[in-house]
Amino acid sequence: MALVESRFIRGGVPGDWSDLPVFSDDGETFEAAISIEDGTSLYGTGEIAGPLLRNGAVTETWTEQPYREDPPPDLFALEYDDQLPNLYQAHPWVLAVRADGSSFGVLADTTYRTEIDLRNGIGFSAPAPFPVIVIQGASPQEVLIKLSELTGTIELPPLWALGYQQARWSYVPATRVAEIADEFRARSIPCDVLWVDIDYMDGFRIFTFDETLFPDPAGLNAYLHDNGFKSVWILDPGVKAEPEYFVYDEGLLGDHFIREPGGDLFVAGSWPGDSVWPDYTSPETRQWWQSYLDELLGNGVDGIWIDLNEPSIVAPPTELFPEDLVHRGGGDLTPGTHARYHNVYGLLMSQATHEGMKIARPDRRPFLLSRSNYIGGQRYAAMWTGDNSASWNHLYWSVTMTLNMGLSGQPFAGPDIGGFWRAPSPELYAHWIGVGAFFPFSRTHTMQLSPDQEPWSYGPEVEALSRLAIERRYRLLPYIYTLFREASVNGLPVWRPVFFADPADVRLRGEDHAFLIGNDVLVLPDLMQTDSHPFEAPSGIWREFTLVGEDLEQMPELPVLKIRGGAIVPLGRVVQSTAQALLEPLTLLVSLDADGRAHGVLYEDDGEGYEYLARDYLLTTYTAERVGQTVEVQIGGAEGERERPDRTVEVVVVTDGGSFRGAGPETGTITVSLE
Ligand code: NBV
Repeated sequence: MALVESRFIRGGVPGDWSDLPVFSDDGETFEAAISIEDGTSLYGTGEIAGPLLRNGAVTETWTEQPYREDPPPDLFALEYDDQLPNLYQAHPWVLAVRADGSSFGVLADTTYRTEIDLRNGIGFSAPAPFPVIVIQGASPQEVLIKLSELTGTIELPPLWALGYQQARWSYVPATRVAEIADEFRARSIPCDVLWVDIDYMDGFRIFTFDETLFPDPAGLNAYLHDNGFKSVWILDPGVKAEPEYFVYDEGLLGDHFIREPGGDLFVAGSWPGDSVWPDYTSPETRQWWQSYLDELLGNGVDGIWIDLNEPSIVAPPTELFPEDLVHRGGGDLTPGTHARYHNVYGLLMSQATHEGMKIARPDRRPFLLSRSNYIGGQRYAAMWTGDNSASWNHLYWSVTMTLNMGLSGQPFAGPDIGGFWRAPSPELYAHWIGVGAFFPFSRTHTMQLSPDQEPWSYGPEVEALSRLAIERRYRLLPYIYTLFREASVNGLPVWRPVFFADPADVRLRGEDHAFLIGNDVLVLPDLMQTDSHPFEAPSGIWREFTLVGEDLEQMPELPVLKIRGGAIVPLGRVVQSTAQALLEPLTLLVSLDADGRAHGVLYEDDGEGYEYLARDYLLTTYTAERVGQTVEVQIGGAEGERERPDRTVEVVVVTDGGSFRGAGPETGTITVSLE
């Protein structure tokens, strides 16, 4: 294969290219090898359980519902662990950080099944020739920004999608969904979103509602909206192969389903029984799929959740999509086999659904969650780490996987808090919600038939702790939203590994219990049942702070939080959902650097529509400076044309000797006495 097909993108590092790939093949397997210098740390590779640091790992891009060969004789065969080489998403991408903190990233530009071998440098091998894209940068951050120039960024999500969310398979019937909503409000546990899993459908036929269990979906959604909730409803790609079912009939008429090489429809078992699958490689099929979204969303459905789109067969789960199935393509996609299109089935379904949501509701930012996706798919959907388990290992992996998704271009990620398979102990749930309230995507979810897994299901102590954990998220939401806005502009992750604080500090490379939210908040969670983890802390000033009350936040299940010296972090108030005004008041948490200065940024807009694209937003930089025994805080600059609310700002200056408070109108100088 010719090297010229590959691309090399030079960042801020001078000097020679030292990381050129060497290509080889035996006519069947095509390989690209990139050697690495000693002391180079490897990350990325998408959605894989295991430690953050990927050196030594051999993984594979092949989107798949996990299935263990040696299962106990039950559903738990679908549990995953760190021994599996592949999961639901595919990211043929490795981020390398050299000993000196400079960085490069390597993308194998192929959708085929690709082995990523990190035992001796970086090796990719695939069954078809592929170009490689190498991105050089002065830092890992620069490499990720350049990756997003190639593969895109997330779109700014609606603010509500950043609130806490509650799911289970399934809240059923509809009255149960309303009951859960009532419980959250009665117990004053903040929550923005309730999720509706597959049992709302009539016999699992997509785009239908069960007349007995969900007789009035619009009424249910109206009730949720009246109580400050949004709802997200699930869709599967499998269409019941049943004459007179409108989706099947219309899909046949338009020839929208995947076919076998001989021309027969490919039929296999999904939830509704024998099913067929839309061929999203075809633009006509994507359009046809979109034609059903209008009516679904017309019921007041706020967000969509797409599942099983690896694509996976449900019955039996061991059956796989044959790799010689035919995809018709169209537009800029040529016809091809399933071997070629398998890894992007989830991405194309995400694209079709995301774009369809925009067509149906041009004034609202879509929120879409997809189980399967491919690198670049962050443009269309957020992700969750699939069917994890209620175990301490999975609690740890939920952190490392979210971090590595961020290092693979997908910042909007999170696990099923508490675990999907099995039931967490009260202690495990408490630790998981403690850290889980900070995930970019923060949702509790669990399997069918498992015991209740709501924040109040583990007794009054865990309920109180869960409330505090979730309240902490809501206080931090203005900062988190500002980071999502940044991710939508430059592709930087929301959760960042600790080594981002100083990529040249090799001590930090393996730290994967602690993590950063943005650059300014360091989170130190307790992810272990018995041992304690020796954190590697970044150098510089990091001061502990609390969000809802110093005396309340001392429990080990709630991570210790630290703010970087030099940072101003914008905070909101505790609300029950983002339907309430978050920034009344706005609080600025200030931590001065060694020179007595700090600055920080707040992004705010309408939270829902697209007016921000017409400059209806405010991006305010605040500065703080020590003047004698006081700290003076003021607006240092602003961008955007949204009218600034006439508001009072509270300032909390965190120092080594305690916190000091002040308040004043936002447009003046707010002076906080340190005496
Ligand atoms: O729709 C049911 C589940 C869902 O709750 C879960 O989050 C998905 O990952 N879905 C898988 C299908 C069940 C597979 C066993």
